[in-house]
Amino acid sequence: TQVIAPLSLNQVDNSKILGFGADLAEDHPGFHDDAYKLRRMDIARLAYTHQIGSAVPELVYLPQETATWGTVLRETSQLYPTHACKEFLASFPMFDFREDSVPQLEALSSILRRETGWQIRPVAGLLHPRDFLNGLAFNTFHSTQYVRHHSRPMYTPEPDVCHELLGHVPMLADPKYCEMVHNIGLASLHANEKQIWHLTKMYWYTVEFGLIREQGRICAFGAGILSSFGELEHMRSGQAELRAFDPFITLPKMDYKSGYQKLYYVLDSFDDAAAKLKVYCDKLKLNAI
Ligand code: H2B
Ligand code: FE
Repeated sequence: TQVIAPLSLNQVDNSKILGFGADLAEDHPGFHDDAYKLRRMDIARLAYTHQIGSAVPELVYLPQETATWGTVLRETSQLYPTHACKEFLASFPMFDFREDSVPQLEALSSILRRETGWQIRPVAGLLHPRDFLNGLAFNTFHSTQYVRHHSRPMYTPEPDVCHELLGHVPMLADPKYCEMVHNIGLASLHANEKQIWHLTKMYWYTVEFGLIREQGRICAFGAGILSSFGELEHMRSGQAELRAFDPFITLPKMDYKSGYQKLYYVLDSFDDAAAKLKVYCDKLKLNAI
């Protein structure tokens, strides 16, 4: 099949949603909660009707949703000083996160535009990988706006606003990190289906679950770690295998289901990773891989 790369963000389709938005899996904590499902549909509408170039519409969160956000923020932020990478720690205070209110995407997007030129575009759920990766090429991060189910504040089977805001947004205020992520996005514009799959795994083992070395210790920059109290503890427990990251190696299959990661990839620096990804992207463009 011929792949037609988008020439503008307008061509990145934010309506191809996988998972919950399409068919909510039986084991989702919100599966038997009709009110939750209706609320999710309401919030989804905000994303579907959002126009590129206009502000992300404000969402008034319910007290129960705010409480869930507050719990996640309180728990995870205890471990940031010791477990998060220095870039995350430098950016985190810019956003002024508070337990008593869920931040609005538009306010955060304005900060990112100022710091790195990135922006946030709302999306109703887990986006199709090609569209999600294409967005990165346009310095655009597609973010969900709904809150995970209140019955399990420390768990979500899919991205939710707590994961996006605590895990992804602070990192996107760092220019070197952004350059690395941008290169993954640029590569996706030229990628065939097999390469999209490889880029998806690359994204998974860096942006979602990546670690970086800092003066002899490992620190978290992956959003899946930064937004999970348990995973933050696990990554330093010595129970997981650590390997050096290289875009040309075959990466193992992603494991969504069986709890914490058994394997993490470690970067030496974002500079180094961005340079390696640039080489990968250039080769991919020339059809040399
Ligand atoms: N969609 C959304 N909304 N958030 C993500 O973090 C995300 C996604 N990650 N779609 C993508 C897929 C990732 O798992 C890779 C690129 O497929
Ligand atoms: Fe994520």
